[in-house]
Amino acid sequence: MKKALITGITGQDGAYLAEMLLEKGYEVHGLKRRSSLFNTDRIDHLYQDPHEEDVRFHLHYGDLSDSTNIIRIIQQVQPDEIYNLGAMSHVKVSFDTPEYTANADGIGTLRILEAVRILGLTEKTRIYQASTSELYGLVQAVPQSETTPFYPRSPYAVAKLYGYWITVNYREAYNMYACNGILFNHESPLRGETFVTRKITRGAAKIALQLQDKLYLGNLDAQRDWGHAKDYVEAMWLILQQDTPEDFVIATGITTTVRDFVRMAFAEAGIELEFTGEGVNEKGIVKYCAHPDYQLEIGQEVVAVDPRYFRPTEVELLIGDPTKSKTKLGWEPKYDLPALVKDMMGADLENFHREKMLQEKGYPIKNQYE
Ligand code: NDP
Ligand code: GDR
Repeated sequence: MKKALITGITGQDGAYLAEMLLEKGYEVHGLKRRSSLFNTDRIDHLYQDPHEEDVRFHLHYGDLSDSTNIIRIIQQVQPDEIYNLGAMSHVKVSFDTPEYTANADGIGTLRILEAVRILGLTEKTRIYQASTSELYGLVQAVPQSETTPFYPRSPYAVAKLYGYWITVNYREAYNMYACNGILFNHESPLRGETFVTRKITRGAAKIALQLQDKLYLGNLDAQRDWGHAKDYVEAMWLILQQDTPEDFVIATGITTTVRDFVRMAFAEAGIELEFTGEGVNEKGIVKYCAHPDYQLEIGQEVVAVDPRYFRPTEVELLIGDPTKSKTKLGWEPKYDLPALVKDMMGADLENFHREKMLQEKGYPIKNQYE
């Protein structure tokens, strides 16, 4: 039975990857940070009572900023595969916490590689590093492939650039099976609530159900190549199953503006939006509401721009070239963007129908930071 260790197991990708590896028969170990509240919502369905027999799912307390903890866990688990998904993954927040981001996302990657080397596991353990399309940053060429130059535009991307190159360096210096997956944005109903797609699907669902009046967003012109996280964790696994270790771009090859994502999300609830005005004065207004249960007025302003969400330096355009992953890995995404939006909106409408019922019974809805 193969053993995998996943850092970032409580995140979006960690949850889907753990589920997939368990289905493939792996024993799965995850690194989990201690927090004052439970932070295992996304993986609770995978939990197995450790007192039972044949348990294949194990969590270990740890942190990417703690080398001794990482060395001990890797020594104990002796993994065949490590998926280093743990990171401070929010681009905007990295401008507020640049030093911590460098430590967790940059040096954290070094700690994993170095632990494997110190423990003499370089021939046994294969390592996947969660690299990112944010490395491309300021557009040099499109579509972006494995050979496009990098120009990172945030403390997050600069930290991930270190993670990318230290992975390449350990592969070349110590002959390790260590690879970068350069993944473009991927989303799902499990996506963190402050990333733009989930913020939009939650906002659209709440507005349709009259739990919220307006959705405030930042740069509506940004273009992203969005895929579904379920498809992307399959690619991570494929990258570690090849004869030779290499780096791969994982993307759909199609790009869409934030504004069009907003349109598609509202359309899933039967609400047609029209955008008027420019820059900070741009607004999304209800043009038509086809759903009998959602009482929105024609002309009602439901989307507005708040410069608070602008970034000091922005990544305007991402569009990936997945040719190498399609030919060498045989990877093909199953979800296109409409299917992704449908999945996310379906889940958030269901979530907020439930919240509305609770609200009607007198339970207040929690405030959440976005
Ligand atoms: P999430 O933000 O959903 O999950 C991040 C995970 O990392 C969480 O489990 C979090 O724990 C954990 N983590 C954060 N800091 C530390 C730390 N110091 N030590 C240990 N664990 C830590 O991210 P995603 O699942 O979306 O992304 C997974 C990885 O892929 C990340 O590295 C991200 O940067 C990268 N990536 C993501 C893309 C995307 O579009 N989703 C695209 C390209 C790359 P906790 O739950 O306790 O906060
Ligand atoms: P990104 O994702 O920065 O691409 O990083 P995010 O969803 O945060 O932003 C995408 C684009 O939307 C614009 N935007 C807003 N973003 C947020 N979060 N909130 C808003 O209100 C808003 N309005 C407009 C942003 O400016 C940006 O252009 C994600 C993360 O998962 C990274 O970890 C990962 O490496 C990359 O994707 C690939």
